[in-house]
Amino acid sequence: MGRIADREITIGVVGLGYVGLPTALLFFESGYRVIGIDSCNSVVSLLKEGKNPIGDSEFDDKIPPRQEKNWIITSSYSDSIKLCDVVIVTVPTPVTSDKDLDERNVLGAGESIFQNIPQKSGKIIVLESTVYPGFTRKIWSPIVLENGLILGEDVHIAYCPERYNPGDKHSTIAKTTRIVGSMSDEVGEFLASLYSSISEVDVIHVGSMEVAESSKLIENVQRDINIALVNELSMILPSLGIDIEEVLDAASTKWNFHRYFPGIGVGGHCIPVDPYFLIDQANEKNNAVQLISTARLINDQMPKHVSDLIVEIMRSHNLSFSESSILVMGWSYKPNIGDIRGSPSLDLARILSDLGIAISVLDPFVPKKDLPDFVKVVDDIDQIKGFDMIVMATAHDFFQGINWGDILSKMSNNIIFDGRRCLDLEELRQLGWSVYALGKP
Ligand code: SAJ
Repeated sequence: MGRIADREITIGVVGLGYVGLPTALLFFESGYRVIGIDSCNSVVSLLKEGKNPIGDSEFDDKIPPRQEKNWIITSSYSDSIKLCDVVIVTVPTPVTSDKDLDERNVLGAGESIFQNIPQKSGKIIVLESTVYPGFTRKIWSPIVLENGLILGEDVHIAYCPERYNPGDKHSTIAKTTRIVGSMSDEVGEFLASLYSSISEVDVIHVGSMEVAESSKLIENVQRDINIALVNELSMILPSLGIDIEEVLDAASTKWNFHRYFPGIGVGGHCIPVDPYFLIDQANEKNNAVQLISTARLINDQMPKHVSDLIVEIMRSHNLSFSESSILVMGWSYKPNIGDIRGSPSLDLARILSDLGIAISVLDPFVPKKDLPDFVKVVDDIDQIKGFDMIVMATAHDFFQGINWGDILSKMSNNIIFDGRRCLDLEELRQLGWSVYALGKP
């Protein structure tokens, strides 16, 4: 532990993306020698020039202007791994088209790392990417063996899930409690101390890698299930003549009620993806997976459900699809960021467009190049005119301050559908809008 206090540890970080780069910078700023390794030449060259290769502008002025003793950027594993005491791996673990975990990045990083580890070196290799229980051991142990290394002697492996939210200014890496899973208490406690040295909050050794891998997964599975519950309630309660938002307001007065929000769907690269890692593993062991799978089905069908509601509204206003136009407000998968991965706005827009309805999109966070060809782009609030309906798809704070009265004056019809329950529906109604909302009778 003295080496940690004296910052005598060299940290390698493999994968300098939304999680890896902030992690590397945190260790560097804390006084460690950091070697950043990335296989993408453009990432390496930008960082070598002191430029930020990721889209989060928060790091624009945090990149060291040039390489120095404690800040080395490279794409070469052979030149770097031997210099590191601990190597943290933060490569993407996407899901394949048939919802399996794509192992290639972790496999490739492991092969490049372990072939450059000398015997008796005692280096520690930590995986942070989101995986399924047993993955780290299953994928990396054979590679360690193939390289003539003894796991637990020549090299140690461990798992420390990333809980950091890229772009989140509040729960930053340093402010997010971490857990560590390892194959020995000694390594687990060492890593807990190491991560503690860059954290403002606890870092807990929770036992095996499998416990830590499972914890990360169920954290997101639980979120998906909770969102599915409110989405299902958003279909049930209106049929009983009850507005879900009034019920959630009431239920939230109970101390242990955790509020979630109904929406047009669940996007991103975590919540809609991680449950499939667990479902896959459970199915392999012939476990019946009901709740987790059903929650995924409910959330995945929300864009279709919302499009059915919109079609019903258009019919009630005698609007013909081929002569109608809808403005979708919000394209990114969650508020106040420009990340469109898995965004349900795309699914909803495509269903409506396939019915012959003209779809336009306004999202101040999403560049035009990230929008599909079948939609028209509205660059600014001032350009909103001639639409029959507005659909609120992402609850950007930006939309809270707009002048809905002014917008109404430029609409062809006065219909608005709040798909994220983020608008003041009574204010809109008083302005003259025909107001509809998910979960509202
Ligand atoms: N969503 C709802 N209703 C809700 C909450 C979210 O429909 O009540 C939708 C969002 O609109 C979005 C999707 O679900 O489309 C995912 O939203 P999210 O807030 O869960 O954001 P993510 O996908 O960025 O999840 C990440 C996760 N963080 C990590 O894995 C490190 C998750 O564990 C966090 O809880 C979440 O951020 C967060 O709280 O910001």
